[in-house]
Amino acid sequence: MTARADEELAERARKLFAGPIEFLKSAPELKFLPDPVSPEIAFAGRSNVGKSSLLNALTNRKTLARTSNTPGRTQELNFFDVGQPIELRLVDMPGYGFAEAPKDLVKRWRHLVNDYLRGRSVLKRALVLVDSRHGLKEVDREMMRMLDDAAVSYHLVLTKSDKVKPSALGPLYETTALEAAKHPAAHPSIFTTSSETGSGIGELRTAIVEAATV
Ligand SMILES: Nc1nc2c(ncn2[C@@H]2O[C@H](COP(=O)(O)OP(=O)(O)OP(=O)(O)O)[C@@H](O)[C@H]2O)c(=O)[nH]1
Ligand SMILES: [Mg+2]
Repeated sequence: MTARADEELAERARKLFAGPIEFLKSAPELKFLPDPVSPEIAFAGRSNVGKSSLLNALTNRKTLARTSNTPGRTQELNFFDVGQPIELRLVDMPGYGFAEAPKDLVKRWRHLVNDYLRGRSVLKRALVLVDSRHGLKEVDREMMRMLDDAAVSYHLVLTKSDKVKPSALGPLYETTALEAAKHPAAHPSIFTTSSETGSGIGELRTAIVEAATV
């Protein structure tokens, strides 16, 4: 892409995310999914990694998605319509990998997410959020394999970058990129973000709009 086209895309993304965005619905089961009328971008990641906070930061809203210190706050697929008329849909998925999760819940989560990932033709890309303080964990690798198997392309996003020393971010990026390269559906672009400071948020907006457009 030319520098000019890049800038235009960034500007389009900025405007889109500054405009109308609305919570559409929660789907606790597959049968409650909305009609697939627009491209979708899904947010995945361990519980408490900052999925809902990232959604709020991307959309410049404080309380669009519910955030919390209690792991497992988000237990359904939550759909947010971006643009009016709608241009794309953001999907906040339930977090995985918290110790206290009852087995039944984990099973239900796995089915819901797996069915959604495999059956959704409008799903253009997923974002797999990884806490910058911890790096990739086994549960993240499981999620990555699930996406590889479903052939859904995804970006890794290193969240809460404000919580680690700037000098640690480079090595973290390198090890994460090396591992991503082994996964067929992992996109080579990895993002580093902070919902607290806004770092990396603009770049991620642009990537989302780009993924929704192709
Ligand atoms: N310092 C800092 N804190 C963050 C950031 N993003 C999220 N947090 C905090 O981390 C906690 C969890 O954030 P959520 O956005 O609710 O996490 P989640 O991934 O949606 O969690 P579940 O819905 O349980 O899966 C909250 O206390 C947030 O304030 C960040 O970029 N920087
Ligand atoms: Mg959440």
